[in-house]
Amino acid sequence: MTQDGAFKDIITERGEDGVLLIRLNRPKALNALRTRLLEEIAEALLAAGDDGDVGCVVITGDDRAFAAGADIGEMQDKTPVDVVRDPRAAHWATIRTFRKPLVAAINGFCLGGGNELAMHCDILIAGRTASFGQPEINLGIIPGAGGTQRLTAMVGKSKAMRMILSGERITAEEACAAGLVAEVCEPELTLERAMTLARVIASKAPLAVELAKEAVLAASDGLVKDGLALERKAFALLFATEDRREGVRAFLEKRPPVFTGA
Ligand code: DAK
Repeated sequence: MTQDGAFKDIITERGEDGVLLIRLNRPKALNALRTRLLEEIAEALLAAGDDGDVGCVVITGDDRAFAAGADIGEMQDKTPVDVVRDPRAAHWATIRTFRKPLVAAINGFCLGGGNELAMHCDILIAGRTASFGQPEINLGIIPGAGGTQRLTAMVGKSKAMRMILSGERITAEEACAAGLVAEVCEPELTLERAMTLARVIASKAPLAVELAKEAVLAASDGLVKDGLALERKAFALLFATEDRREGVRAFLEKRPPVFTGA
């Protein structure tokens, strides 16, 4: 395996087997997706897209968290205009349009933007103790990277509503039964299983793999296109509310929020 030392928020490792491994590397913040981290993922994927020796990419976190969402501290002073002009949108677009398969190896918390990152991946492998959720409602906002659309497409309306409206998390088993996760394994085997699967995929005919991914995504992404635009506008609008300021402040002050509807 060779390691690329150019990154700070991620660690990349490339083997001789056609698999690029991206490890999220902010363990103290439960791998919260600050802008720099997203930018580094996008950069690594752009390079992997051009690299004929990479046939599949695995994204993972650590034992405690895949990722606990966007970096809430970074969201503190954002205005709706900042959200509309947010450079993060371009990084998400790079991830969304990556043509080679992405496998997520998930242990621990997979929340908010972390769950949205997982849902941008093509196959989700989860450790038995992983948990999945969209807790944005606790901050007075909603998912902003396609979560309202992709989660609904993957688990159905009722479960998506339960998760998005209550902020409640689901277990790996429940996520697997609902179709969010492809496979559940013992936590210490999650990455190994994802890497094995990625190696199998990387050994197939590259163009067939790429076109298979495009065709499968056409079945689901086509359905969510209008909803994505609606979600983005609603997400930006919510950044103007006092409840969003209170939700973020309450998290940072480690207390429950008091919402007023303002
Ligand atoms: N951001 C920043 N720091 C975080 C974090 C986060 N999302 N989650 C955890 N941390 C930090 C904690 O503040 C704590 O830091 P210290 O106090 O040690 O300095 C450390 O990680 C460990 O967390 P806890 O002490 O809270 O650990 P616990 O085991 O007690 O609890 C938890 C784990 C995952 C249940 C809890 O940390 C938690 O509820 N975290 C927040 C989860 C959350 O609400 N996530 C959603 C964030 S909103 C956008 C697209 C998408 C998004 C935004 C924009 N655009 C396209 C514009 C996405 C938004 C979101 O994801």
